[in-house]
Amino acid sequence: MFEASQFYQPAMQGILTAYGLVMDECRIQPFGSGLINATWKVSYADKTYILQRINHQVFKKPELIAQNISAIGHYLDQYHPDYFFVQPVQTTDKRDMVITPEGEYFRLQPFVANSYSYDVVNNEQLAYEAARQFGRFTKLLSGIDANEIKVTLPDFHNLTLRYAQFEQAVKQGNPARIAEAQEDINTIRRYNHLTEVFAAIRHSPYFKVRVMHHDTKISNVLFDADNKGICVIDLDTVMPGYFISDFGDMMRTYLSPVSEEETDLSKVQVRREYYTAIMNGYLSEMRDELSVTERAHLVYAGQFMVYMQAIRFLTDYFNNDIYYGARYEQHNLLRTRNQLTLLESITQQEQTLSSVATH
Ligand code: GN1
Ligand code: MG
Repeated sequence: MFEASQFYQPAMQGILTAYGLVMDECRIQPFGSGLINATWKVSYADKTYILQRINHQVFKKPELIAQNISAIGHYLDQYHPDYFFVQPVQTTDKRDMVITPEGEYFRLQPFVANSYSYDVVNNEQLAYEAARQFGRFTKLLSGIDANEIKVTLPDFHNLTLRYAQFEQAVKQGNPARIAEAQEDINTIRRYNHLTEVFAAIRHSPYFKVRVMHHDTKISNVLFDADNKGICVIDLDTVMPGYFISDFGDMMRTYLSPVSEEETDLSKVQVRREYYTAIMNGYLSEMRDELSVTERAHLVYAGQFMVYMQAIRFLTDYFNNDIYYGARYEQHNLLRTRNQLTLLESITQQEQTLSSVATH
């Protein structure tokens, strides 16, 4: 049964055949809610897999992703064999990816049996566990020289560049959309000091470049039936970076009871107890890794990531939604406002959050 209409059958047939699967005997369903890659769940005989098409407009060199995953897999195998690492399935001729005649990249992974994932964080324990998993991932990989890991998306979390791209879009983007968003532009400019802090971080000897995940939303953690974390998934953006990316993206996606898609902005709030949970979960693994200076930037991490996401959504709105796409006219504008609301909320509570004691 074939339920995915995004591309035509012969391509799918060729891909599955490369992995030794028979398409007519597969059940194929669209899976997950990512904005960039397309994902399917494929069941064949008694096995279940996750099939992904890597968006190569975004990831210009998909083979770097495969190299990173392989390097990390080998490292963990050697030094932390207890870590549950999801190895990619190889094609029958031992390749990590399939490239179709149309130039699309596909990869296959086993679906982890008895694992569960969530799209929203609805209890603190889940936030704690997820944060612990992302902290553990970085900590276990701390023995790898971060420079050996390839940069799969250059400047991905470079706030300075994102801000410059935003200002450029304000000059050259869709004029009607720019006129409509004057207030949002002002708000973003008002928070520009966050960019300066980032510039200082890049020059600071007290901020370490580590192997970071860079996409720490809750759906990228697998849990067991008791809601204990098993491992993290979606390793496309694993590359050298700063801890503020991972810690900040957890604040961005776990603090509020509603996601970036919520259009009722009164629902966008900071749940303080979730901040405590993220912090305790993350520090349970990373406490000894982080410098005193890094520890002093926990709340900044959230501002950094939420601000950057607001900038990216608004830039895309001005550029006619070429990156994120849009399901309705103002989609990226409303996503921007959602993120700016969250940014204001974190900033109002900055003092209180900073004073949360760790244990
Ligand atoms: C994208 O594709 P997805 O949903 O995993 C984006 C993230 C954003 C996120 C916002 C490569 O992630 O940076 O935070 O959308 N990934 C890329 O939903 O741009
Ligand atoms: Mg992702």
